[in-house]
Formats: sequence, C-alpha cells, structure tokens
Amino acid sequence: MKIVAAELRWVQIPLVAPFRTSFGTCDDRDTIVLRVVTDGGIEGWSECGAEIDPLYSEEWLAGVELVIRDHLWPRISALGDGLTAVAVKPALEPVKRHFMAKHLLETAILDAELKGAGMSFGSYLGSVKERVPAGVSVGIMDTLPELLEAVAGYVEAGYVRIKLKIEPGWDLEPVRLVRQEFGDDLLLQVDANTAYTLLDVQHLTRLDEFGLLLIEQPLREDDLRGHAELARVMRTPVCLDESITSARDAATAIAQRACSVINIKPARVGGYLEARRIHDVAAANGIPVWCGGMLETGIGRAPNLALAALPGFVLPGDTSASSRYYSQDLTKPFELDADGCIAVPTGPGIGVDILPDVLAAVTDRVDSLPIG
Ligand code: NPG
Repeated sequence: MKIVAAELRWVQIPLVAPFRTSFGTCDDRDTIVLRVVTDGGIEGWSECGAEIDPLYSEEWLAGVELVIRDHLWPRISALGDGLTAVAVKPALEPVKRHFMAKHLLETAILDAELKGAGMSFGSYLGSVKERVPAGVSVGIMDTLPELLEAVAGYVEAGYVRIKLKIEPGWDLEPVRLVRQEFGDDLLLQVDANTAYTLLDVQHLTRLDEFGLLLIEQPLREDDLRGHAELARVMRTPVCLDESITSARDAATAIAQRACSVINIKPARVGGYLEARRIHDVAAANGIPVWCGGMLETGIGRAPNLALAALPGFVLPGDTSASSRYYSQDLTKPFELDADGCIAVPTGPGIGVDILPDVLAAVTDRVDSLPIG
C-alpha cells in the first residue's frame, strides 16, 4: 500500500454544553482529522485525541501537527510501498512518545488497509460483541442542582453508568447527592484527572462509603507508587488512565498493584494495536478494562466502539451517543438503543461514512502532507 495524498484538517465543532474537568473547560471540540488516500484510491480517516492546550497530557494540537510534519511523516513516507498499519509503530519508534500524533497516523493507515481488505475494525481487533453498553462522563458543574439535573437527563436517556468528574472541593458532596438521589443500583464512578496528592488519602477514602465502581487517576500520571499506596488503603478500586501509555506501563502498574482497573484510550497509547496489547496484558492478569473517550466525533468513536467490544472490556465505557457532545456529528450519529447500548460498526475499516458537507462547514484549515 502506498499513500498518494494526505491532509491534516483542523476542525472546530461546538459542544452541546461546556465540558469541565479538573484541568479546564472546553466549549468546542478542536481537533485534527487526518485523511489519507492510497494508490488504490481508498481513503483512510482518523481523529486526533489532543486538545488545543497540553493540559490532559503533554501533547497539544499544534505540536501534533509539527511532530507529524517534521519527524513522523518522513518516516512513514520512507516505508514506500511497504506501508502497512503494523509497520507504522516500529517505523516511528525512534521518536519518543508523541502517542496521540502516532495514533492519528496509524489509525488512518489501518482504516485504509482494512477498507482495502473489506474487513471491519471489530473483526480485525477481535470484537466479540455486536453492541456495547454506554456510560457517560459528567463534567464539573457550577452548582449541585445543575449536576443533579444533568445526571437525571443521562439516566433518563438510558446511560447504564455515570462517571462524575471530581476535583478538590467538588468530590464528596456531589457523589453523596447523586448516590442519594439515584439510589445504590446506579453504576457510578469518579474521575479526578490527577487532581489529588498523597496528602489527600484520608479524604479520598471517605469516597469508599458510596459504593463506587472505581476512582480514576486520582494522582499524578507519574506517581505509580502513590497509586499503589492509595490502592492499599482504599476499598474503591483504583483505575489508571493518564499513567498508562503502553502495554509495558500496564504490566508495570499491575505488578506494582497501582491499579485494579485500566481505562484504555487508543489515542493516549499510540493507536489500536497498542490498545489491544494493553487489553491482552490486563486480561492475562485478570484486570478489567473499559474504553475511555476524548470527546471524539463519529470518526474517532466508531473504532473505539469496535475496541470496546473485545472480551476484556467488561465495564461500560465513555462511549456515549453522538448527541452527548454534538448536535451535528461528522458521521451518521451513534444512538443509544433501548438497553443503553450502542451498535458496533460492521462495515469495512472504521465502518462509518464522513458527511462531507458537515466536515467542510467545521473545517478551519487543511494542510497537505508532502508525498514522495
Ligand atoms: O465521553 O469522550 C468522552 C469524554 C470522556 O471524560 C472524558 N474524557 O479525562 O477521560 C477524560 C476526559 C477527557 C476529555 C480527556 C477530553 C481528554 C480530553
């Protein structure tokens, strides 16, 4: 397979409501969509997980564009006719980290390759389910009544699991109220996005009384020792997100007992092939995993759903319906069925068609990558 055209498309799409985490608030989803075209005339698509600012991780969109243009794309081009999705990671290995940039490249190439073979992401990755249960991530709100109203809306819509974003000053009270209002049967978890330190251990253990499924990434991404210490004293299972960027990280964290659950986001770990390796390492250790999200449009959501259908994904993911984020998605919208599940796409590659007019309307700029 050879690439004959490639373009990075900067898009900005309004969110239906602002989304606030412990590291910031976004009103729009800014991202880069990559389109590649093969010598066989097949298009491959992918969506970047990075944001405008390097607050969730060290990557940011302008940096992604730079590292692709100056360091990653020349290595892909050098593969010539020998380009396959499996060849991407080894070719890019000399460039340290930059997982979201690598994910963008590998995913578009995998999409094109699978479309050429008439195979879906699900079949390729080893999906075992036709539909996956959908959870929803609820941002930090200005007031508790606003939070309760938002959660009520999602429960009513049929989401099977609620994740509350927390930070110091917005933790025990919101969790207590949501538990009280929606009862003990609601599957409930929290996500701190690294907002706490080991000094907060006593405070965090007070979350134990609320029967949470898990607490996600309470401490800094590089603090595995701290997570292990916390996991020893907390009854609530500790889940890692930001700390895990590879199967090796997963194996280390599990060996150190720093987590008993892992959130797998393909964008954070360099793509679907590494995501599947993490799944395999976790499964071999009896560690449950679930699929996280980065507010993806349908372009990124479709392959995430395929990943979430692998057998080790035993907890509902942040694989919500399109309407959770966008009034107009870039693909046909993903919708919840009566059981709170979303169907895994079955068509070749990512299995969804991009709506060209919608994409054009939200595109700020298109930059071509050099060919040959
Ligand atoms: O449903 O796609 C979604 C969002 C889920 O909370 C979510 N994502 O920390 O996991 C996270 C958070 C996030 C959003 C992280 C955007 C980075 C960017």
